[in-house]
Amino acid sequence: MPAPRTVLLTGAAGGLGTLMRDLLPGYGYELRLLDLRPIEGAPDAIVADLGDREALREAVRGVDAIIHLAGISLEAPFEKILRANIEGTYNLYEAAREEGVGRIVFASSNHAVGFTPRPQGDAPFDPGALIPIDTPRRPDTFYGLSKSFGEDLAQFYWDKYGLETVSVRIGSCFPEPTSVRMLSVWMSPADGARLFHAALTAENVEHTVVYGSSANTRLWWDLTTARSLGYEPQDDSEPYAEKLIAEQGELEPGNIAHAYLGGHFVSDPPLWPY
Ligand code: NAI
Ligand code: 15L
Repeated sequence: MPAPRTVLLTGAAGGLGTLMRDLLPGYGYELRLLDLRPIEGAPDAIVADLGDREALREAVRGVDAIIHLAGISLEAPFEKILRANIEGTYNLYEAAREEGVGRIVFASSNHAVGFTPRPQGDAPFDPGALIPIDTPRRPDTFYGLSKSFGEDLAQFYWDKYGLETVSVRIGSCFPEPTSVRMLSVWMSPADGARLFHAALTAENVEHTVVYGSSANTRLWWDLTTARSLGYEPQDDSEPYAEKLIAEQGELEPGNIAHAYLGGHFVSDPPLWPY
């Protein structure tokens, strides 16, 4: 596969999309932007809903690959998740198949496995205690269910149509970690760009599922599949640990919102902040 150059970035107006709009051109990509919302300073961005199949076909035409970030990014009523994340992702895959796009990088989430108990004890955890990528999926929300669906959809489009995907179970990608949980699941924006670049350029990924985080001292999961793409994380949340723990305290095993990978998403309703 020739290295992709033109990449459609869906969800380009969002938090992660905004970070990636800044960082990915540094890797030589030409980004085509799409979002429900207009993007200030980007008059060429496509303003379209994932429900609009015709607009999606036009948006994907001629691109080498897609980074699919668009959708609802927190818990929401099932009907809304169904339209944006489940039907919307299906619509995008159909458009990609119809237009012959060879690869999608899908923004899955740790919430596809959010009800997985986190490693217990003191970090850094023994490699054998890290959550493997093939741990059974245990969504913690309708949102997490939609990411689980997206991973299955990606597998199906590879098996049936040869459309490749890297599904990235992103932890928390924000400029800085803002909670004690995030010390374990944080992905720095720079590492996010490194991982997306690796996912776009690695050979023969078929459908590969990876966790998306930095090389955190307190890491909960196994980054082997991400590293197999050529990803080499450079950042670690540890410099933020002392301040966050002083403010918020250590995670307590007896607190349900501290016991699972998904943090507060496991509560009903999810409790914020996470
Ligand atoms: P965000 O909520 O800031 O951005 C999502 C964007 O998608 C928004 O700009 C929104 O307008 C757009 N969008 C929503 N519904 C749409 C529709 N029907 N059609 C077109 N565009 C639509 O979310 P964020 O944080 O930027 O996350 C991006 C993606 O990464 C999401 O899919 C999220 O689930 C996933 N993710 C993000 C994590 C993070 O730490 N930021 C962690 C795990 C997953
Ligand atoms: C996600 O999937 C969300 O999109 C993001 O906003 C964060 O909440 C993140 O997970 C997290 O688990 O911290």
